Amino acid sequence: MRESKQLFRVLMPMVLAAAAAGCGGGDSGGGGAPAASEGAAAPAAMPFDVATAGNVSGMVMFEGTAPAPAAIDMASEATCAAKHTSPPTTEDFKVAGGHLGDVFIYVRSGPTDGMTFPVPAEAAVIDQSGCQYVPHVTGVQVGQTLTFRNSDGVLHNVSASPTVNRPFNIGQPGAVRETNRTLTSPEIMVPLRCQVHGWMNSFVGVTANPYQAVSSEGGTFDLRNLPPGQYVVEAWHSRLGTQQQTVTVTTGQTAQITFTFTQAMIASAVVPMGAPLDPHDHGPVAMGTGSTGEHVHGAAAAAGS
Ligand SMILES: [Cu+2]
Repeated sequence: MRESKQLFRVLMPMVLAAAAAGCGGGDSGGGGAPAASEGAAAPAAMPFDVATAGNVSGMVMFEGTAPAPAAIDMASEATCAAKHTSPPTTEDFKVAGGHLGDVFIYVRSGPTDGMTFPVPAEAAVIDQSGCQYVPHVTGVQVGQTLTFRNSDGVLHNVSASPTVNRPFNIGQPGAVRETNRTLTSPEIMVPLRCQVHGWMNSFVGVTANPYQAVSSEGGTFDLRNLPPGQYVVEAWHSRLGTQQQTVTVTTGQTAQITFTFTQAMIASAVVPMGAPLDPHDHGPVAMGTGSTGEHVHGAAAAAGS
């Protein structure tokens, strides 16, 4: 009796494994990559025929007058103050010549929904330099290494307050040059702040695929090598909220889109912060679940008071 039980314990997993293997192999049409299973490593290859890819290229504009940046008093941290050749200020509005930088652009939905993409081997790096986060807005893919660098040699901490991903709070003494974290779920956006220097804030967008960008100081962005088809692309700004556009990607072509934010949007902006990114929800990001909602205009505003 005891022997047969033990035999059952030994054999049963083998039977199950064989059954699973049979199922997996049966419906494969052959030629394609094996279907990704939960917990499996990310594939090494793109999940579509890259010869069919097209691109999206765009510009983010700002109409009106942006609020003047607020001065940051770094007298309490001489090392940081000394790094700035001009007086440091808040970084909410990166406006130059009517172009808006630091806007996070990403594919909100489209043919890439449900596809599993290779995770970039290189880390995304956020430097703590001059007691500011560089860059101010960062994108990472799920599973990609996010490196927090401390170029200042003074004590910082990185306090992340996502609602989908696991929150974390990393103390980073001056001697600790780099600390790595990985975010495991798509999320728009994850706010970061430093509790040692209350003015330091930053935002991280986490997406399931590589189709994301942060607009340059000139307002430009590129999303490259997308499968053809129709997409909803969203633009997120830390004070101006979000906008969406529908764009059709055609093989070998670069579709052009422009997002325009205005001064008037500041007063009524709903800024998704820590809201779950559901690729099948084409509605406004912050609605529906009640799990998140509006963000009150960034940590810099709070820190400034
Ligand atoms: Cu700090």
